[in-house]
Amino acid sequence: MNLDELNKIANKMVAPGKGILAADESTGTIQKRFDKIGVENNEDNRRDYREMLFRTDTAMKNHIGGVILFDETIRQKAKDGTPLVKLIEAAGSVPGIKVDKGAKPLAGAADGDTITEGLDGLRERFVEYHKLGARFAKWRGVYEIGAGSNGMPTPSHNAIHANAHALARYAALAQENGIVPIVEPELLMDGAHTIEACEGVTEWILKEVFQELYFANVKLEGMILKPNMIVPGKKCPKQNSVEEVAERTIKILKRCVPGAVPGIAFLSGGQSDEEATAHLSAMNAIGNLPWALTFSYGRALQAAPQAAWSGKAENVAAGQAAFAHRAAMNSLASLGKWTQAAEKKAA
Ligand code: 5MM
Repeated sequence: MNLDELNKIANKMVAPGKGILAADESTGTIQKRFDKIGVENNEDNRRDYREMLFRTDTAMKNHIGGVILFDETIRQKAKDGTPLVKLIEAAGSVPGIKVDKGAKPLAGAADGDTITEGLDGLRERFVEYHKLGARFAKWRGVYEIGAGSNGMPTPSHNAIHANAHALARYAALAQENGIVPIVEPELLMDGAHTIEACEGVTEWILKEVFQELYFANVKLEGMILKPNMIVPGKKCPKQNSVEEVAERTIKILKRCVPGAVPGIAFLSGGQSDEEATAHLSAMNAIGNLPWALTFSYGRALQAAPQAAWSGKAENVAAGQAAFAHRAAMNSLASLGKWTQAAEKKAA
C-alpha cells in the first residue's frame, strides 16, 4: 500500500467544489428508479442512462470528483465502444466500485437489524477491479431505528459492532490493493424517530466504526467517510430546521471523525434534492472544519435527470441539463455558497 497515493486519490475525489456521484444502483434498485419513469430495466437502457450522465461535460469536469459504479457498469462500453470508465477518467474524475453484496438479516437479532455481506473473495475482486480502473470503492452498512421484535429495539449493539467490523475489514483490504475505501455507515431516515434519536445512534455507530478501523490498521489519510446527516425520521411529526440539522451534524462529526480523514461525503438518504443541498451548504457555511465536507448523492443528484430523460433519446439534452444543474448546486453547497436565488436563477 502506498499511503501517499491513496491520500492523493482521496483528495482528488473531494477537491474544492467537487463531490461524488453515487451511480452504483444494483439491478434491483435501478429497477425501482426506472419504474418511476416508465423505462424498461434492461442492459441497454442502464447503459444509455449512465452514458448520458458521464457525458455531461460541465458537471463531470467541474463538479464530480468521483463516480461510484456497479459491477455491470464498470465493464460496460458506451454506444461508440468507449469503455464507460474511460469517459469518467477523460473528465478528470475518479472511477470507483461498489463492492458490498447488500444487507441481509442478522442472525439472532431483532427484525430490522442487518449485516452487510461480501467479504469472501474480496481480495481477489479488488485485484480485478483495480485492473478495470477502479481507484476507490464503497461498502454500505445499514442500520434502522425501530421497535425491533421480542422487545429488542434496533439497532442492537451486535448489529452496530458487526457492521463496523465488516466495514473495517473491507477498508483494510481496499487499501492493501491501492484502492481508497469509502466507508458508509447509513442510519436510515425511514420511521418516526426524533432528531435526538438519530443523533445518539449515529454517534454510537461512528464511534464503533472508527474504533474498528483503528483495530484493523486502516490508514485514515487514505479513506473517505460517507455518513448520514443528523435528521429526524421522515414520519417524525417534528421536522427540524436546516440550521439545526447542520449544527447537530457538525457537532457529532467533530466528536467522532479524526481530522486525518481527508473528506466526508454525505449520502442523501431520501431527502429531497433541495433539502440535501441546503443542509450541505449550511454545514459548510459554519466553516473551520478539519475535513472537506461534500456530497456523495445518489437520489438527490439523479432524480431530476431521470425524470427529464424518461428513457427517450430526444430527451438526452434535457437530462444532461438537469444533472448539470443539481451538480452545480451541490458544488456551491460544498463551498457553503448555495442560495435559493442561485437555485432559481439557474433552473
Ligand atoms: C445509488 O444507490 C446506492 C446503491 O444502493 P443498492 O446497493 O441498494 O442498490 C446506495 O448505496 C447509495 O450509494 C447511497 O445509499 C447513497 O445514495 P442516496 O440516494 O441515499 O444519496
